[in-house]
Amino acid sequence: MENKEIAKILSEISVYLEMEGEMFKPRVYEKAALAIELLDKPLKDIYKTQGLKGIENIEGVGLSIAEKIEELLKTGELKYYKQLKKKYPIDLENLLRIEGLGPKLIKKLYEKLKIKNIADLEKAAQEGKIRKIEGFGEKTEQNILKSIEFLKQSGNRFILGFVWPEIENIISQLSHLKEVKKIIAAGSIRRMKETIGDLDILIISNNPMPVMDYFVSMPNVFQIIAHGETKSAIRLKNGLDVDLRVVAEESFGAALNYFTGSKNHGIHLREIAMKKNYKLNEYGLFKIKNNKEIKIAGKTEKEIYQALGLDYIEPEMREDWGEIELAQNHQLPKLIGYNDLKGDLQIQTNWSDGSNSIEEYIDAALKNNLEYIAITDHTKSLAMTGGCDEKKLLKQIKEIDKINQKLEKEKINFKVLKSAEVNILKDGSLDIDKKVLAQLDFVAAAVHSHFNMTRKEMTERICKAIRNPLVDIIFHPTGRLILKRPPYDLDVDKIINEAKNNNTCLEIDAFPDRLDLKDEHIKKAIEKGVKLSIDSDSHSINHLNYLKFGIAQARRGWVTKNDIINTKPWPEMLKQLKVNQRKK
Ligand code: DGT
Ligand code: CA
Ligand code: CA
Ligand code: ZN
Repeated sequence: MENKEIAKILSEISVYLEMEGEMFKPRVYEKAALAIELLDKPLKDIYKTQGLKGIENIEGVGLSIAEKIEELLKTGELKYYKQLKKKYPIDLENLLRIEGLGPKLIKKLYEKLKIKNIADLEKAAQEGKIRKIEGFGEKTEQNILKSIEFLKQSGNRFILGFVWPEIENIISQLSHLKEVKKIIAAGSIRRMKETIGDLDILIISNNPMPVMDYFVSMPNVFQIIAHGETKSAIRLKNGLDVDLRVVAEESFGAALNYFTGSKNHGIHLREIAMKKNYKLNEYGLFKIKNNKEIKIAGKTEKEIYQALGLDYIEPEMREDWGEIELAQNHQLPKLIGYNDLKGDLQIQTNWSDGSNSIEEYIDAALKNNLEYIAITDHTKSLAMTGGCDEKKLLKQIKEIDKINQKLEKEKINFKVLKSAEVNILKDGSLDIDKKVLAQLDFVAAAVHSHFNMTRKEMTERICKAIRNPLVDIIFHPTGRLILKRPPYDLDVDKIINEAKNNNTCLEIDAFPDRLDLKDEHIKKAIEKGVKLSIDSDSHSINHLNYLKFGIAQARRGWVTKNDIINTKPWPEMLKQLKVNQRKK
């Protein structure tokens, strides 16, 4: 059994336990599930070499859960889980995707209305049955219907950052085969889109059949869709489809360009080719002379762009949003690089709902080549996260001062900045006293409640926070959760203008299901000259890996290094914030 499947079972158990009204156990299971999901070694290997002890030694996994994992690895089943599933025979995974439905409400819906899945839920909501149940009202019922509609529209797509490890694993397995000369993932994944519909892999191989045979028999294959010498396709157990194509070395660039897309970018390139009396397809770029086609480029993408009179265009920009015109005029921006961040400005620790200590974050950040992090635990009105009140925040400030002194003494070139993710209340004010906020290195603010305000009210609420002289950065400005919740009803142009006029930064939250701001808003923001930050929104040290998806989103929004405040060392980063003027 794979780590992913085990993590999923533990995470479902945690939900069942919450339904049962257990107090602490759900969190224990959730923590173990997260630890296992982020583990870089297969549990079955750990168990093989070190036995039960090896599993128990994984941080976040205690003996009782280790024994359950042992049962899963040995028998492929878990009695405890089966019993819970029998008691609640419901489609938890999908019901939990409905905004506002947690374990307790799902239990109630099952007990009162026998709701087992989304179809049952939709029917009951349409018939007005849900509003009659205690704890639900007419508004909740409407929101449930809205959320179901949103899910239907999102279709069968996958969040890039969440399927990334599995994709890397497939590419790495294939790349180790001796018959594979070259391998690359094209399509939306090469363009680093926030969600992908399927995965398109290209390889060069002189002997592809063994590769195809290996590909269709990988352990995570659910179904073989095609199995041929030049093309195979599979569906993975998680539902993701993967296409594998063999292409000739001399036309690799042309194939890569075609299958990277986007479709609109490709169509525009072909138009340019036609105007030059050329022909462009997945086999190459051809000159047409006396009705004969003479190949003039195709081995690399670079030579194709060049032959078309264009500068090379990075995959993240290939959406036909104007990049081709810029490439014609040699005016493409130099995009921020994947190693350009020096710090991370949003981190939740175990002072609120994160799972790691400040010290553990320092270690992890150093390993990720960062020079500084800002600690931004939640604040008091987000009670379920254990958010900080003024007193706790003051205590944390002292603690961080001590940590920084220690770092200095040990000559470790690393800085911990004092901050907080302060809640923006319904009226646009903050939930922490000004005097305490003034002691932080900078202040970040975000909306975490009252999502269903009118467009006008919500826009004004956030603009008020942007105007607040104490607020330096607005975190995840539009509040969307990809494939789960649309953004708040919001006038983003107005938010961008207000940010510009008040020298307030906006965030690109890198967490894979947020990516907020998103690409097109990022593009607008930098055109206006708004400064941005790219932050992981970590709740665990492993989430620092997510920074790359924030950088990808920034690149999709045409961002250069200079647009992002945390590409600078921390003293210069702070100089770009309002806090700098406050201190004068
Ligand atoms: P996805 O899979 O929905 O996330 O998005 P893509 O961009 O990966 O699209 P996909 O997998 O359907 O096709 C991969 C690439 O192949 C696409 O980006 C461009 C190219 N392509 C596919 N169909 C067409 C087409 O009908 N016309 C053109 N010009 N290109 C196409
Ligand atoms: Ca695709
Ligand atoms: Ca495809
Ligand atoms: Zn948060």
